[in-house]
Amino acid sequence: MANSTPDFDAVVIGAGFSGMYMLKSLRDNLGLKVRVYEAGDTVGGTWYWNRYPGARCDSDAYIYCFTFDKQLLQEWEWTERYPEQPEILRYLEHVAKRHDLKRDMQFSTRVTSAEFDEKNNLWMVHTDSGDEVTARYLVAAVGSLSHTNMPQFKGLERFKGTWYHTSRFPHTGVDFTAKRVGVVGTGATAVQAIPEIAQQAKHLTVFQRTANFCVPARHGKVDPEVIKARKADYDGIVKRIRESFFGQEHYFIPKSALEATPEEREREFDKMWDAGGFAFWLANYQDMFFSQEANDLCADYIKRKIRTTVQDPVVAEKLVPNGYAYGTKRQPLDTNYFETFNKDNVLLVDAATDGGIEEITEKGIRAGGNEYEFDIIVFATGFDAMTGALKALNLKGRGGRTLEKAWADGPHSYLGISVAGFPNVFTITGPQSPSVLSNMPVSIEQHVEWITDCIDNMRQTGKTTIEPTSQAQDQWVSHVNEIINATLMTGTNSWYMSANIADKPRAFLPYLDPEGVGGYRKRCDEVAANGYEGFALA
Ligand code: NA7
Repeated sequence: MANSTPDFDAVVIGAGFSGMYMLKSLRDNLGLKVRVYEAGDTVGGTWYWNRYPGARCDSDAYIYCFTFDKQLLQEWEWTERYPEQPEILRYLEHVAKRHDLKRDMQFSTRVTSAEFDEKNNLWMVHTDSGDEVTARYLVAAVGSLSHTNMPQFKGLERFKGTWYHTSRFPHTGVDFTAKRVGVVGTGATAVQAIPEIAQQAKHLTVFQRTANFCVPARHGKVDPEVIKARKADYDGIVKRIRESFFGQEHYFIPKSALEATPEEREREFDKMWDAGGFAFWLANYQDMFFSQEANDLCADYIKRKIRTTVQDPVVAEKLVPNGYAYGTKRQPLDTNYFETFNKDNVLLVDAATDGGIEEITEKGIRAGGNEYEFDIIVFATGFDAMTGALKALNLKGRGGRTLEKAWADGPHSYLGISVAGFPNVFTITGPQSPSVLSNMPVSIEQHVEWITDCIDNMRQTGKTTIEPTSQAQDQWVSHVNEIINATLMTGTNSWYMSANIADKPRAFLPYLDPEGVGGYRKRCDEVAANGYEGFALA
């Protein structure tokens, strides 16, 4: 039992989508005393930090938002299909104001460590501003793709020009006019940034390690009639996305790609290609993620598109992905990405054919024995996904055991929301939950609501601690791996597989529920309904 009164009922780390709603829910629904610590100087999280040119959401705006505020769903007008970063940040600022969130948030403050006090069943939280506070509950709302991956390129300190990582772009923007620019990486971020930078820069060189299966975003204005119809049907939309596979209004074609005739398949592929966005990835034939043969058919279609879009056949071949299954890396959405390589001021340096990056020099980048000179280098090298930001919290659970140690061979969680040995810690969209395999706001709202109900239940029943049993956790980890081992995902060197960082233990990070995010939601609700099955409550 607790024998000390904490400073706060809950400390929430991070003020992005997750932290904002967590605060709102615990404070306004349960009446708890909550403190949010946020490293940035305002709300936004992902949408605060990622300010690179072309940064925008890859999900349709009408479902990439909070759904708990029904009035706001009606009032807020998104300007385009996929809003740009400044617009999403404006939206989040508006939500913060509307729900008076900032009064319980402390900005420009990073949580540096926290340890569990087993005597009092409290977390002691430390920040880089010198705070030392105690809390009963600790909610990590730190984001899944927030811990920057900056590879240790030899010689970086020698570079005389300026360099940036896309996730830490200056808030004042960067003027690329008349500059020689190098971009390292061709992931979803680079695919958004490259066409924008190419329009401004004198010359752009793109360093590609792995070619990517990009599909068109089909970005633009949304027909006002469609917007009106969606607003009229928001209750239906919310219900559908919550019960759906990916938290999107996308549904697999309920047949094998191999059963369809070539003509029928081509028609379906064209339809998805023309619809743009995640349709090709998430509304494709149902065996696309399971059967190599089915997957090859989808991949071949995209390869044909690349070859017809890129004029120089040598460049086209470099841009055609090979050696891994389509859709097993995060789907980049493009607006004129492949077309950009037709421009005279754009050069592609492909690791496989031209040689990989060897070092950074005073003047630029040496790759394949050639030196490329730059005024600016942009590293679009991604993140230490899902576990990086959590490990960086330096949590010490029971017996002083660190999360770093507990996860030395990859993440171990129960339901992706809790970790054995770390009582009263909740990880919103944590590893081994659907998280990045879903439309994030849907998964965030689900976790926040589940955590709120859990804490409410504990208070009503006089419980002080909750933590998963090792047995339940082990079973969950086996289940997560068993499901994913039946797919093509594990054969690819993706950040989903922890393979983007040299020394990261290979493990699949999110969870693919066989019934999608709707199925996962049911699973979590059943755990709660069965008296928090798999958890030890005391
Ligand atoms: P990603 O998808 O991890 O892409 C990073 C890119 O950088 C990718 O092309 C990597 O090649 C490349 N990379 C990473 N390390 C290196 C080194 N050491 N040398 C050369 N190239 C390297 O990150 P993004 O920011 O694009 O996207 C992350 C998510 O943000 C995205 O999925 C959305 O959810 C939003 P690789 O493919 O690993 O060979």
